Amino acid sequence: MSDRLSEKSLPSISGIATTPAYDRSSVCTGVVHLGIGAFHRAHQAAYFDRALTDGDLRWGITGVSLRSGGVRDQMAPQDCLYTLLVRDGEQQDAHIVGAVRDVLVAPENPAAVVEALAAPDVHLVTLTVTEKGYKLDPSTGALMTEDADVAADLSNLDAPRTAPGFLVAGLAKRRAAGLPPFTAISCDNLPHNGRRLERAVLAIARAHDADLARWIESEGAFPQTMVDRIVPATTPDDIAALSEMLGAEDRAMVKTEPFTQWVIEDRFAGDRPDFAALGVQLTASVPPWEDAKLRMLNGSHSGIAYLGSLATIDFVHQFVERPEGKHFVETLWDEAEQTLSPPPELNIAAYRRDLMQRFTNSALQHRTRQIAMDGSQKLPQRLLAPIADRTTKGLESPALTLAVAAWMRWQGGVDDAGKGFTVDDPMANRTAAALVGCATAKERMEALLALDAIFPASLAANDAFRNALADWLEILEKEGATGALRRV
Ligand code: CS2
Repeated sequence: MSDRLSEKSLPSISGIATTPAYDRSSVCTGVVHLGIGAFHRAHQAAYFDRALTDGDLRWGITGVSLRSGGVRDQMAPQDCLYTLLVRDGEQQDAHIVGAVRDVLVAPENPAAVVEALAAPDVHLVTLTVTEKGYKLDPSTGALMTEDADVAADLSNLDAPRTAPGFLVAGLAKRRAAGLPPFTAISCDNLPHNGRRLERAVLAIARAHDADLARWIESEGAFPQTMVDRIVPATTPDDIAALSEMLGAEDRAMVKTEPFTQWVIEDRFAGDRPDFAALGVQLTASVPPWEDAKLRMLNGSHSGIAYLGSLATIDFVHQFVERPEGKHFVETLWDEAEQTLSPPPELNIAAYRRDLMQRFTNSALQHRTRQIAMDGSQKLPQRLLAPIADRTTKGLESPALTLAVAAWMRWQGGVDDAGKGFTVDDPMANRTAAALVGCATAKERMEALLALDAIFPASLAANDAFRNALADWLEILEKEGATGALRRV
């Protein structure tokens, strides 16, 4: 059994992996990150690590877990070091990231998180709290005031419970101390993520102090972003193989692909690193980038997730290796592409080619079931928005609609091999309740379509869409996902 990765083990592994080229003890904490999961460690933290490597030592990170102590328990014994393992086919490249300085666990000590957010050196707060962490209605984007944690934060912020609640408490403390606000950068795959975060923050701030809300609105900044990097969940086998390679065990490692992209709206409340020098694209308008990514990459991902998982295809690369799987993805892209107004720098044909290449990366072992999580929060921006756009133009959307039907079938909790599974989704109880007593595919489709937190009323009322959805659900139930894919 090897020792844990730590500052002490760095000299012995420096020939095998690249190690921090800066003096970690001189690094300041300029970033607080909420939701320190694998995606943050493989994406934003890698950019801040680059800033440190380039000599700007202001951008160390305090990571915050909003739910459990799991990541802290992985990272604290390793001096918060972890390996970024970039895999592409047979190639792999290991880099030890030193940017994270500390990990806090919000439920254990909410005051420490507020303290961190109010520190004078902190200028940026980044978030990857997943779609559901914003506590916004997925269909309308309104704050879910009936949610118990939101209700708690609306009445008292002594011990915040939600990500927006923490931001408000941190901003209030900064204002009281005469400090400027931080720039809050949402890095989740939500449409208009910055505006949505701002809306949630202002709603909570207004419930406490109208002046604070006005100050946040005028002095704060919530830029929109588009983030992209495929980061499959780490497995025990990945950890074992890396331990073997490094001669030190790293329980906080993340594995990812070579590709990485971060587009940020050029709107900041104060200091930030030289983002452009780090490879970040700064732009006045993020939505065209965001729509392209959400509808092409994420939309096809969700289709692959439900159809693949139903057909018991474990990994994304296996799905696109099948001719009918690849054809489905290409057809979905044809449909989604027609709804986009891509920025001039984005060549969609090249983007599609690269995307297919990324999906075929077998070294990633990206599980279809991982992507199937939280579908209720993902469907509106990935699949329903392009379908709605096409519907208003009188266009049909067979592949996009099949993906929605596959999500509906997934809510039944049984795959095409007859094996039961737990639907991992904050709305799983509601979808299960909606399906009780439904006897036919059409009834099941109608029951789920009536969930207005997911389906916009105008789309749900469209007969052509309803009929196509009912037909696909019936085919999925009778012929399975593989049968349905052959009909696209
Ligand atoms: C995926 C994303 O799990 C999912 O929902 O679609 O995590 C996807 O891998 C990333 O957005 C890629 O940038």
